[in-house]
Amino acid sequence: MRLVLVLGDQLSGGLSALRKTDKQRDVVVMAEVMGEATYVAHHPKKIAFTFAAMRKFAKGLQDDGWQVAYTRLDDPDNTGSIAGELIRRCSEYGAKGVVYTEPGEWRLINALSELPLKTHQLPDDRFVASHQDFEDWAEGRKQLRMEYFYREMRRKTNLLMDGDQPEGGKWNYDHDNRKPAPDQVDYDGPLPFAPDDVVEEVLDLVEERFGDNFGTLRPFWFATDGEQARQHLNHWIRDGLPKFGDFQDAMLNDNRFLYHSIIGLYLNAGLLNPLEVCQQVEEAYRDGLAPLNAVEGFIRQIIGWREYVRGIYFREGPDYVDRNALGHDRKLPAMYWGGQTKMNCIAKSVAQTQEEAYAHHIQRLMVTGNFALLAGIDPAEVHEWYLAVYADAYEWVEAPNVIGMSLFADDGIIASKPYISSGNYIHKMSDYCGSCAYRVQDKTGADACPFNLLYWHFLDRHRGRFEGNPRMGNMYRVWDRMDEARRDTVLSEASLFLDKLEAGQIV
Ligand code: FAD
Ligand code: DLZ
Ligand code: SF4
Repeated sequence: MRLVLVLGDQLSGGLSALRKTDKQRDVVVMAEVMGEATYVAHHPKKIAFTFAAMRKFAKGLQDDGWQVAYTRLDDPDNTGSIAGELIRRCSEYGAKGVVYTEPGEWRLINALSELPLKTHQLPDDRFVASHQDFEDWAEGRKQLRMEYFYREMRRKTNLLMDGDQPEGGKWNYDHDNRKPAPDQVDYDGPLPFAPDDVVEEVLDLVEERFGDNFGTLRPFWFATDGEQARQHLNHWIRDGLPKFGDFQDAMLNDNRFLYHSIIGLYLNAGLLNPLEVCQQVEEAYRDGLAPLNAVEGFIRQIIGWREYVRGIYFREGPDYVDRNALGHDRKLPAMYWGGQTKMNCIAKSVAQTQEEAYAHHIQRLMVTGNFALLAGIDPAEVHEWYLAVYADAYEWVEAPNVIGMSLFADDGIIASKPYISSGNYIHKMSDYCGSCAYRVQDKTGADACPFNLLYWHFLDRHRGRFEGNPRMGNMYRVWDRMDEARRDTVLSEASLFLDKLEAGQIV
């Protein structure tokens, strides 16, 4: 007999390790361990979600006839790591070896490959593109642009295809998306699930062990099994999907979810299958229930961005998370951990992160990410923060988004230019600025929006790196046309702001 390892983000009935083993003979190993619960200080909601979903998945396997050796966190024999649990279970069952599906993080891939046991790693085929597919596509290309990869994935999956042409004649309908924040949101957000006995027991455990981590545990409302996750998905497809595209980039003080799907955590843990989700969303379009701009935009996020960032993570290797192409080294300010700030956009994005373990893409990219990049925060610290605070964060998907897309620390593998903006963009897409202590209209002066100052400071200090970038020439021309005294004021006020930030003052 062999052991079959199932990790906390591998909760899929069709997992390759389960398909390739035998429930009459082999034993599934699942383990809640401190090693996984503490490699970063995860948000308590994320830990509770993982443990509750693991317990329910294990029960489902047992009901299906599997023998499951499940270790709870408070089990006195718990060795504290996945490797330790495999070694312990191997001698307990006299197993010949361990079969597992490739983990989503180099740290764990390396730990398993060093086990003093006979191991067999299988590919994780819950994705549309295999590692080989990505390599084949990337081979010989100077630039790995997501848009071209996405077209390949459309062809491969046949999603939104009309023969060999894209549905409606265009591959990408983003032109119709990205409207500013609406006055009213007619979707009531993700379907909440009241905790059952399994979840309550986990919540008590997490409260006791991880209550001091950043993040609010209760109210806990996440789905914790495949059936609930599908109910949530159906609810969103019916009521949220139709306007998903229109308001994808909008942000509001009083609405944390807008029309977003909030399925990242369910997809990444394995409770939902990405291809099936996209097929269901396409069906809604074919049935006339949602417009093409929403459906194409959503499918692009899943078979485009999600698959693409995974390809980059595995292609670039374990040192990707250490990259720091712009040499940024400032410490992550306390405001990212809930410390006081006068910047309303940051305060709101962090507060909802703290309460929900969720912020949507534009909050992550254009508020907390944009600020970290402009202020020159150390990418390793930013990476650790994002990995800890979001319920959907696993390194294969988080690191390319943070190190690559958001911070340009990979020197432009993912982004052809840095995603930076002054306060104007946030003002256009949200209602944050109206209730901020700073004035978005002010470019200099005591009340000037810090994004306005830091934007130019960033461009000025990285001139050597970006001046020649054809997509950024315009920004430098605008800067150069400003009169010199004004440029000096901007730079000195920006430096003053950064000094205050460094000194831990409230900014
Ligand atoms: P929606 O906005 O409804 O989008 C639907 C789905 O598309 C998402 O659930 C996700 O699976 C996929 N998707 C969308 N954009 C991306 C993207 N850029 N990369 C990969 N998948 C994408 N996503 C994670 O799953 N885990 C992370 O740890 C993570 N960290 C991020 C950090 C930064 C700095 C940025 C800019 C983005 C990050 N993303 C991450 C991508 C994206 O922000 C989240 O997937 C999304 O906000 C999750 O919310 P949602 O489920 O409501 O997604
Ligand atoms: C995120 C997480 C947490 C908090 N705890 C566990 C755990 O106790 N046991 C487990 O098998 N998995 C856990 N996970 C998910 C893993 O961290 C994840 O499998 C790896 O990071 C690889 O993606
Ligand atoms: Fe953010 Fe500047 Fe707007 Fe304040 S004024 S909310 S700091 S963009």
